Amino acid sequence: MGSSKDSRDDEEYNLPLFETKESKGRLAYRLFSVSTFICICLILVYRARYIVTGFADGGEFGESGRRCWIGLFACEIWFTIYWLFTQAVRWNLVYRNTFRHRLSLRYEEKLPGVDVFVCTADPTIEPPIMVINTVLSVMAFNYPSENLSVYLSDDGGSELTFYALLEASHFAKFWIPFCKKFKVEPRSPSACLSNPPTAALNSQEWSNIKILYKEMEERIETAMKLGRIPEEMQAKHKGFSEWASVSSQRDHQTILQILIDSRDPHAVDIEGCKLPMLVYLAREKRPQHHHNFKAGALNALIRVSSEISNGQIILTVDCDMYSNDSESIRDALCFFMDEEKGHEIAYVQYPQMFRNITTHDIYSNSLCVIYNVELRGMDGSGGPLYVGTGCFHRRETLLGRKYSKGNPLRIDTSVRKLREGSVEELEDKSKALASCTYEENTEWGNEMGLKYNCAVEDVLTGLSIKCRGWKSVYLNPERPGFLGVAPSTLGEALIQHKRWAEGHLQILLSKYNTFLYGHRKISLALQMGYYSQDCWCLNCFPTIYYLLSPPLCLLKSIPLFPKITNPWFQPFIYLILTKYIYSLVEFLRSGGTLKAWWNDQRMWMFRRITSYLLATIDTIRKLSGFAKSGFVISSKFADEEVLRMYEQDTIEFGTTTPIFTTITATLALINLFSLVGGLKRVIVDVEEGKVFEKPLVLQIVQCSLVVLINLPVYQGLFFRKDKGRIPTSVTIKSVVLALSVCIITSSLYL
Ligand SMILES: *[C@@H]1O[C@H](CO)[C@@H](O)[C@H](O)[C@H]1NC(C)=O
Ligand SMILES: CC(=O)N[C@H]1CO[C@H](CO)[C@@H](O)[C@@H]1O
Repeated sequence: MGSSKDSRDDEEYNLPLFETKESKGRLAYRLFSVSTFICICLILVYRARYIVTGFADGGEFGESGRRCWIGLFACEIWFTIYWLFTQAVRWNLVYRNTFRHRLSLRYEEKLPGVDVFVCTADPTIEPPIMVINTVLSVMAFNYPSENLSVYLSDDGGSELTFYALLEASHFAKFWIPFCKKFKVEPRSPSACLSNPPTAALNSQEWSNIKILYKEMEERIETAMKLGRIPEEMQAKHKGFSEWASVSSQRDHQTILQILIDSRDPHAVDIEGCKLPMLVYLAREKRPQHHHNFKAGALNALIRVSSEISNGQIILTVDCDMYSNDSESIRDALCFFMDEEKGHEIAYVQYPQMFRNITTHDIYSNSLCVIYNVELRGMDGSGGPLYVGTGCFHRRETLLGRKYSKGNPLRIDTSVRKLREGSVEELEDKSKALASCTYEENTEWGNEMGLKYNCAVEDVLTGLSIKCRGWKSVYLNPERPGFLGVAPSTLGEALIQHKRWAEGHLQILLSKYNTFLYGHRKISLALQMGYYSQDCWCLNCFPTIYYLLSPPLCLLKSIPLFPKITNPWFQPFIYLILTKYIYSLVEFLRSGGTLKAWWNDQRMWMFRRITSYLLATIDTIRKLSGFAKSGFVISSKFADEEVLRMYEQDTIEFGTTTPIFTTITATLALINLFSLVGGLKRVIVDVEEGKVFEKPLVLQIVQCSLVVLINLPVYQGLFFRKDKGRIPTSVTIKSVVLALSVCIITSSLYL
């Protein structure tokens, strides 16, 4: 027995810490993709030929018909190019798998230091109780506490957040041993309370924990309601005195407090085990200095943590995103510490998953195709994007180190030495690193740390890391590693996408344009993969054209597609059918439902015609100097009525910015009116028995699909009475707009 176990262990010693598998249906997908490409080419040939010859004799619609065709042709050329980008992220999917037991067999005694950065920005939008749930979940990682440090960056500079963190530092003494004893999962206390662990149910510890948590929650909520900290609490910690000199959120000195100093022999939990380091940081803010939003906060954290714990691995998470798997650090280390391939990996990205997605995901928040297909595809060609949260980095690559084959970067497994000096000394030294002026005349925000001046600073930072020669890895385990909160109104969902799209467009228009910046540095497939998101905005105009031109031409009986009996009809129908069937299959395999897919289709249409359009307009305005860039934190908390609608999968139009609803409603109505006009003609044709000879069939099909997908919009316009309906002013505006467009086009030549 013994010897066979030993030899097995020996074997285990030499095996890799992770494996990479190719997807199974790869060949089938590639064949399908080629067939699609052939059809697309046929369609382009058909268009080009018809534009040249089809209107030669003037015909009934002469010039106006030709113009519509040219417009459509241009859109189709763009969609073809964009389609090529989307193939790059589907061509070569890979799946990753880790072997944690091999990691602990080889390295359990030599695990590296890990620093976890949690970022919060505003105590009203991001309630402190949620923030400390995230903090507690990462403090309770199954990882040696002396090697774990947790930093909270509070850009709101709020006494309330600090107070909540102080409470959390006490609660952790009970919480961490409780989690370890009963192997609780997930380790966010509030998630655990709403889904009690069966192993602990009848124990004394469980009832204690419940009471302790409830009491803590109550104290924090009371402080939130009062808007300040009760005096008897303030007296308990010297840290509060810092706020005496804080004049506002945007004007204060650096506040840095080490709440748990793991070097201190008294920093132990109730079982006498060491606690992880816990640090609060509100970097200095002055009105005359630009603070660079989250990127600025992370850079300050990188410097401050290097002075305090200097972990070799850094995990960044948003404050709403708790850890749902206490083994995640070990999973990530399986990549970094793999002897053969680990030295080229700069970061390990987890998908951004959400805990409050409803079954049919009405706002399509889960982005399941991006996370289950596209990022795996990018992983196959060099590595996924860095999406800003749920990502493990090597400290050195974040600091700007270039990859070098001759000088591989390995995790240092010698025994860690913690910094010397008293807490006060440490705090004073680190404070200077978080001052406003520290970065002046340095490479911070450029070659070092996260990049500044981009609305998706994380994506840009990830790109530049890869352009320095590194690879990244995408890990999407069956049990999600991190869970955040998704927006619960239409307005927030669209605004979030507007911000992302704007950031990607900025990259596209800057010197970081992936084709230029990544040329010869990253693979062509990866460059195209980046483009599939960088070009989001450019999809808005062709999509709007495609939503306007066919219905309006239907109104005027201008045919845009071939007749059913025409052989050229075949590529069209093949493309339409396979596109939708494929997209449905892909969605279902990514874990969605049929109805969620339908909602997803609708949301992509909404995003393209509103978020992307407005993002493009805003970017142009900024580039021409009319507006400044800003950063809007999307609020993820809504009142009860709105939450109820969210849970019932009813779209909430009420609080959405009117411009978004007006555009959506107008386009929906134009399609409705045109369909009615078009159908009248069909009835006549049916009576004459020649419906299939008419070339308008595809336009009618397209219009009907657009109308079907917009059913909730018509409901919101005309039938709903609740708070979430489309406001009357918007209804009137869009009806007038849509009617005028229809009347003008049908009475005039285009
Ligand atoms: C979080 O992890 C638990 C197991 O710890 C799992 O049962 C649950 O499904 C996960 N949550 C989500 C939303 O997937
Ligand atoms: C913060 C937030 O909005 N949480 C909600 C997420 O969704 C669930 C229901 O799916 C709600 O109960 C939460 O309040």
